[in-house]
Amino acid sequence: MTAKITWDSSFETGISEVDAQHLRLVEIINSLVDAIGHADKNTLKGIVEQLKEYAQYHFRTEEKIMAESGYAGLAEHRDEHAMFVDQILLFDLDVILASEGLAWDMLHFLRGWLTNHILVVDKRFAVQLQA
Ligand code: FEA
Repeated sequence: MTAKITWDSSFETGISEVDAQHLRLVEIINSLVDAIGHADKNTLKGIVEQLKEYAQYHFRTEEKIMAESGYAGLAEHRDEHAMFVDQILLFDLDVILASEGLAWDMLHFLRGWLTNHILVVDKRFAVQLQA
């Protein structure tokens, strides 16, 4: 079974800027899947750094949209983003990427968090925004 995320309409929130950014996050995760076990440590590190930066940029975009629309769940949603960022910033990439097994563990964590967050938490906010 592939570890890649297959983008389909279930991921769509209907907010075009958010959907485009989610698609980019999925592409970065999928490029990590391709790279683990094949690329060198520096290449892997570059992809994870890209993911860290893009995720933070994306969270700022979403939080701005939520703030502008007066979304009541903003604080809770922002906390979820902050906890994820705290976790990924704590990753010791030199240790994790030195082991293929640990790299896959990290990938599974990232993939699980991202898909659950988009499909459940982001969609909750998108539905309210469009109500
Ligand atoms: Fe609430 Fe959007 O954030 N997607 N991700 N990850």
